[in-house]
Amino acid sequence: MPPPSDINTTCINTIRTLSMDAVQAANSGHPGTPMALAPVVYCLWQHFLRFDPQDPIWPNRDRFVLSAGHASMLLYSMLHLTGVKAVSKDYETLGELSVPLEAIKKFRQLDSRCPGHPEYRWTSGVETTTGPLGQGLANSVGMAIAGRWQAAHFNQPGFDDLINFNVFALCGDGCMMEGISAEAASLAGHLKLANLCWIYDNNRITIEGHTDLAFSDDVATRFIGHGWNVTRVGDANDQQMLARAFGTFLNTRDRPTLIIVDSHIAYGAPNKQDTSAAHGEPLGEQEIRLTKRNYGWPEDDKFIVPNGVYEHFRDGIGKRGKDLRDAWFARVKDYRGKYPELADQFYRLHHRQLPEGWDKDVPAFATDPKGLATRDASGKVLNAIGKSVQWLMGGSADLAPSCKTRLTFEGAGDFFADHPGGRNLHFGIREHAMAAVLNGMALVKVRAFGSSFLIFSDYARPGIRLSALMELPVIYVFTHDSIGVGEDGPTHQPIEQIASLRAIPGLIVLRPADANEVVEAWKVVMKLHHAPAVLVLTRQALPTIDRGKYFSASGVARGAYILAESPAGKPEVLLMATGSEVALCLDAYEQLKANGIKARVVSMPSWELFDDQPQEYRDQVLPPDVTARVSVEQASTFGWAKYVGVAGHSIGMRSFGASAPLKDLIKKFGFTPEHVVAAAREQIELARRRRT
Ligand SMILES: Cc1ncc(C[n+]2csc(CCOP(=O)(O)OP(=O)(O)O)c2C)c(N)n1
Ligand SMILES: [Mg+2]
Repeated sequence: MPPPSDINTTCINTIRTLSMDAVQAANSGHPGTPMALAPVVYCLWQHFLRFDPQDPIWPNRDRFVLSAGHASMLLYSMLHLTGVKAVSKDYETLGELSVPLEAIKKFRQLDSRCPGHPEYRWTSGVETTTGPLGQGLANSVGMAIAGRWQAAHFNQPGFDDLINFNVFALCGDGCMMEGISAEAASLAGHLKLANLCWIYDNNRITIEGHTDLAFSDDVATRFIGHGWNVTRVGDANDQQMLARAFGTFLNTRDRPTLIIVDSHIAYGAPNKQDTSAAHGEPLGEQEIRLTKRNYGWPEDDKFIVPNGVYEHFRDGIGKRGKDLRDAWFARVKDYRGKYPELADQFYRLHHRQLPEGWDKDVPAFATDPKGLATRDASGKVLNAIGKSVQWLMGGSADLAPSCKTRLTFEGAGDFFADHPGGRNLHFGIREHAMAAVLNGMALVKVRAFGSSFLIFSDYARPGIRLSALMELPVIYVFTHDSIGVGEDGPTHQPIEQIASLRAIPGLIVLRPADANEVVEAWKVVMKLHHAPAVLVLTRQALPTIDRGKYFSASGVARGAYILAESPAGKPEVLLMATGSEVALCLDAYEQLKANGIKARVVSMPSWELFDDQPQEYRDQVLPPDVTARVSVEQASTFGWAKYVGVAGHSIGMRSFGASAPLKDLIKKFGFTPEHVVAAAREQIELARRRRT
């Protein structure tokens, strides 16, 4: 028999064996890395992390991000053993455990709080959804940025450490290989985010085998190049070295820290240690027995938490976290007395509420046949809102001057390493990281926006998808939204991007038709609590529609609305469009009207909002018995069949664009009033034939 182990080792082996048992019970999952990293996470949580399991949403808590999301059992074991409490969707701490042992026993099963990969808003204590490798790392950069900003904004004389949380992210070889980690590390180094610590599990194993197959970076040199402090722990089991490394991080005030930890995947498994076989499949009953024997564990028992383990965590992280948290709330009480306005802001920020009168400066735009680009209108609205909503912050992947997303009012400022109170961020040309950084910022509850050209939404897409999956109210502003880009040509002309964004569940896509629809779109977006939104905006000017003649833009809130009604009685044909093509439909409508044809124009800025309306409203806007229908959108026609029906006609893009002045492209691709009129007439004729 091995000698009886000390309580630290017992706790570590509990994390390991819970992970092994859960993966075995599920007959799927990733046991090796939780086994290897149990001592790393134990050291961090038990001795350093300022986290109160009783109140896992305490605003100034340290954040822990498991970027290697496949090692989810590592996190679930910690949430269970430290007794993290569940929190409701209304931010109330509930009495029950976030992860009871029963949930671990049902790892990866339907409705278990322990899904395959950690999911934010599903399991309390999970700070972000991870699984797509590298995303968590970039999230952690966003959290650290938001932390620095909150400190600069809220900390005041006498309260200079009110906000001072740190962000830890744990990653593996996979995260390091993904390009997003380089983008995120580069940005973090540039911004000198000293509140950020990444722990790199250098086990040199991925799914296909040894990293020699595909990865020979000198990671330390790479990060030194990014401006990070780099330190090493040669043995993941060495608690003293780990503690020293975390101490180094805490003492490093001028840059982020990377801790490279050498570990052995499936540590202690006699036949599977250091093999890729331990990455993504259960160890097997026999190997589990042998491993437990190695640990000095009862070989045949499962899901064991030995005496003293819960108590040990309670006396360590539990006590430290609670003391810190209680002291913090006591200080917030004083803060509220001294700085009531800031305290009110802080409260609203954390509850995703808007300040009173947040939209009071939002402009209204007068009718103007020449009009302005929707990106320009958006820039004005964003600035009007940004003045009131002090925690609205963001920037662009180097395209703010084009996307009109710069906050220009007095005091907006830039977010720099030595001035982290500014609200204009410069993401650099790093769209992938930008989206994930925005998610991290939103997780720390600032209202975050980012911008680029619509075509490059493709580069940001993995993060956008996770905004939607996490139900985060991130705002994406994508301009240069069609072949309207003109001379830049097909590389810069989005075609399938709008359709692909509409395909993401829970993402609200809005393509406003004129300046006043932009106003309404921003109002919709600002009121979203738990959904991300994409604003799709033009580079070229669009007429500001005469709202005396046509209907009000307030219909934007319902996703689609009747903009121009047929002159008398039921319409013969429905013309539907979004964005720049709405004015085109109005032109066609007037021509049809002059010829005695009854058309209706429906502006459809957001399919998602429209689809959520009651059937009655949808039928009112698009009467089911009017089957003569034409849609017009300078984008892939993919998806429009849902509204035009099988018999309807969609004018859109079925090829890539071309490099030419817009006026020539419009002719080449058929976005002319004459073409819309012809399609409408044909639709009416076809519908007539169907009836007879
Ligand atoms: C973006 C992305 N690509 C691929 C995968 C599939 N995948 C999950 S884990 C993994 C290997 C990761 O290796 P490493 O990070 O070294 O983790 P370890 O095996 O050491 O735990 C891969 C390819 C993924 N989750 N995300
Ligand atoms: Mg690895």
